[in-house]
Amino acid sequence: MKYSTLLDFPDRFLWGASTSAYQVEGAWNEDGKSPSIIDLYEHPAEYADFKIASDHYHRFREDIRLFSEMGLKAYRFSIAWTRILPEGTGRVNQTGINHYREVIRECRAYGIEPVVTMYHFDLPYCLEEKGGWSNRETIDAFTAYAEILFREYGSEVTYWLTINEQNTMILHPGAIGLPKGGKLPSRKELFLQNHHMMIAQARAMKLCHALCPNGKIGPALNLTAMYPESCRPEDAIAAHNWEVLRCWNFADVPVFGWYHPLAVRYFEDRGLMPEVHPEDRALLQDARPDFIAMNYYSTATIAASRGDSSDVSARSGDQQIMLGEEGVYRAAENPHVSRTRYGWVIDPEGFRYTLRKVYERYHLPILVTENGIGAPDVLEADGSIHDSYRIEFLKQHIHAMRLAITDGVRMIGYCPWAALDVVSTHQGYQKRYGFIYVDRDEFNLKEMKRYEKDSFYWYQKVIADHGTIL
Ligand code: BGP
Repeated sequence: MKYSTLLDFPDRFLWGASTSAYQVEGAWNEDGKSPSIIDLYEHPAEYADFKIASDHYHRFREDIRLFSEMGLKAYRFSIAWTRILPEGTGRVNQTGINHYREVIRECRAYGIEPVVTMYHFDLPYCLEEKGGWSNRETIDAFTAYAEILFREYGSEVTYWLTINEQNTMILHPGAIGLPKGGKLPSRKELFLQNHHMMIAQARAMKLCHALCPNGKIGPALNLTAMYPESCRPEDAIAAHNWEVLRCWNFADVPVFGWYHPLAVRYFEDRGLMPEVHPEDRALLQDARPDFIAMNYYSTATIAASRGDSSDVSARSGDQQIMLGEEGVYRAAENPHVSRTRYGWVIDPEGFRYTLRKVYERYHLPILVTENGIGAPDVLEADGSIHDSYRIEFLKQHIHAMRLAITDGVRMIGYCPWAALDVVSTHQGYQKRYGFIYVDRDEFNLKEMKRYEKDSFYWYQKVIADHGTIL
């Protein structure tokens, strides 16, 4: 739709950037922190692991000062559960509590809104040993953890994100990391884990509203619109199948209190319905988020299933993610979009389309908690980094967001991935996302000096102009 004028970004729009604890902090076994599953999972030998990462744990003051120079209005980071509760539950590690209090206060001192993810893939390993999310007791552990966070930081944090990309953890568990021996849970078990996470999330949302008078809380899912490969009705149905199973089924539960009807039939038909306790429905219906947080990287194009094993294929450029399911959908190519060098679809119009769909479905304001392009940035001899591809990517996506706002979508903010270079899930420091370059290689840590990339200065200007000039 074309408009005679575009609406402006809202006055208090949160121009931000994101990280997650395990990808940026390092200090994996310091100050009382216990190992998380990420610390102990198998990791490709040719890439940096997460033990030292970008050393943000020790350098957060320097990093936040740079964020403030960039003009950030918000910093989205995650709290490592293992720093707060080294045994997963029970004993509180005061050093961990103090650390995040300092991070939050440092942000506030610069007028940066802290946006806190409570759980970003890094379940305490000691809980994993007791069955992890398959064990119903993990719900209580998460609830206790959430209560500590709300009591400790509730007066200083407004925006809370419950669980990062629950849909990725459940649908593509291998993408997060492989347990020793490489054995992943069955799908039946994964949907039980999903159910437990949903209840844990509902309890956390309810607690947040009870304990933090100004608190706002929401799930942080990876959401994306789907295109049918053609106007064949079968392709449209397949695209809808996967959109529901991948996206809406995960956001419907926190917002509407129960699973999407199509997903319920899918679970029942395939014997995947989780065990539901009598009190579960009431627990799920008793809580509601204040906003939807979403990570958006790309769209998917979907065709009807061929009804045989050729429906399943690895995502292009990402062997850890298998797509397609016999009788449900098949991944197809989209000739109208470009791709990153890692094969990820670049689709700013798809961002606008996804924002519209999310808002239309939930009528809740949206906080974008990830969006960005991974690339092997090059540090020049003079300390500059010319990441014009990142500027182009972000420019197009910010423009698409402004169009979505003009379409009537209510937006809270935009926190692209990443505030500074972090360890990417599978490609270490060869695939970088940050506005700030961290000078280290996979195994040579050097001095980890920070350098502003061209995108840093560009984003600084975008924020100063409130997104009007890109
Ligand atoms: C999201 C995760 C982030 C981050 C990002 C980029 O799914 O929430 O933690 O890793 O993807 O992915 P990658 O590092 O694999 O390129």
